[in-house]
Amino acid sequence: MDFKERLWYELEKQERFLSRKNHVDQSFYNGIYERYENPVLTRDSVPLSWRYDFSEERNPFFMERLGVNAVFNSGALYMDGTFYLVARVEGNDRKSFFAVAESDSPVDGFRFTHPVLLPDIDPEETNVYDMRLTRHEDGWIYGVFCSERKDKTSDDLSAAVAEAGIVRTKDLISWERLDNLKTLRSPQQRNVCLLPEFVDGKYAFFTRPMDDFIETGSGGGIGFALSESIEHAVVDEEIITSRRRYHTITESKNGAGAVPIKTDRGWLHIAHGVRNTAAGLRYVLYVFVTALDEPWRVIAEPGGLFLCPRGEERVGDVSNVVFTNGAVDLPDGRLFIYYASSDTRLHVAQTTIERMLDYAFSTPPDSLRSHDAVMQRLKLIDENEEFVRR
Ligand code: M1P
Repeated sequence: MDFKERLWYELEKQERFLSRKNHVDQSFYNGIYERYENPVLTRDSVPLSWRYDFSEERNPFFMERLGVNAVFNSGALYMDGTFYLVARVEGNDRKSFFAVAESDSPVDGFRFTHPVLLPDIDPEETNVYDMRLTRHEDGWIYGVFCSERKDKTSDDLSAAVAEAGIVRTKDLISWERLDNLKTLRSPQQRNVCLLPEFVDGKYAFFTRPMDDFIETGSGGGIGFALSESIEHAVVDEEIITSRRRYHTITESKNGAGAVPIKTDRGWLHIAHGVRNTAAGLRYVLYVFVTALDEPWRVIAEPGGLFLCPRGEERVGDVSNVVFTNGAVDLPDGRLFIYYASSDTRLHVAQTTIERMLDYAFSTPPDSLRSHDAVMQRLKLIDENEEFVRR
C-alpha cells in the first residue's frame, strides 16, 4: 500500500470501529447492573490526526509519531442531550492529558472532539489525570483532577507529590485554572471530587488524605471537608466518611469515584477499594450512601465489591483494576457508570437509581469475619428453603 492508500485504509478501519453498536453482554447477570460487550473508548478511538503526521514528505512510512498508549479513567456529564466524557488519555511517553469525547448515546458512538490544554500554572506539574466533573449549583462546571509533580525533597527518583488541581468551564472548551486545593492536614491528595451543592454555604469536597504518593498510610479512608472559597480552596479538618477496614475490599486504600449523585434517600457514592495480593494491588468498585443533611455521614454501605474486573478487563497496563470517576444519571432514572479496566480502556455499566438504592440499603453490610459471613449466608439459604417449601 502506498502512503495515501494506507491513510485511507486506516481512516476507514477506524470509522468502522467508531460506528459499531454496543450491546448488553447477555452472558452476565447479577440484577444490579448490565455490562456491555464493547468498551466505549479505547486507544483506537483516538483520531488518527492526533497520532500520525499526514504529510508524506515528513512521514514517508506513515508512522505513528505521537502514539497513544491508553484511554481510561473518565469524568462524565450529560448536557443538552449529549453525553460527554473527559477521558484520561495517556501518550506513549506516559504523560496523561484530558480529551473530550461526545455522543448522542450513553453506550456507543463516542468520538473525540479535542484535547484539553489546561492553563499552565506550575512548571513543576508533570502529569495530570482522573478528572471528576461537577455541575455545581453556582453555575460552573468544575473539573477536579490529580496534579502530580516530582518530590524534590526525596532522593528517590520516583518519589512524587499528588495534589488536587481545579479547573472550571461552561462549555468544556475554555477552561479556567484555579489554585490547587490546599489540605492543611494531609501531605498528599488524590481522588478528590466536589459535591454539586453548597454545604453550610461552603464548597464541599470528598478527599483522600494520604501520607505518601502510593500508600495512604494513616489516611483512614475517604474524607469530607469544606472550603469557603473555590478560587483559592483550602480545607482543614477532613472528616472520614467511608473507612478503610481490615480484611475488606478497602484494606489498602479507598477513594471517591464518580461525583456523588443526589437521590431522595441520600448521596449515592460509587467509589473504589483496594487490597493487596501476591499479584499486586486489586482495585474494585463499591457503593455507599451518605445522608442528605450530613453528606459525610454514611447511612448505607453494602458489604464487598459492587463491580470487579472480568474477562479481558482483568488484563492491561495495571492489571486487575477497575476504576471510576464518572457516571451520568438521567431524568428517567437510568444511571450509566463509566469505569475503566486495568488502566487501559473505558467501559460502561447501566442500571437505575432505584436499583442502586435497593442494592445499597438491602445488601447486607460486610460482616468483617468468616464466621459471621457464614451466618449471613445460612440465613439467606434458610429463608430461600422456606420459600421453596411453600
Ligand atoms: O492504577 C490504578 C489507579 O491508581 C490510582 O488510584 P489510587 O490513588 O486510589 O491508588 C490512580 O492513579 C488511578 O488513576 C489508577 O487508575
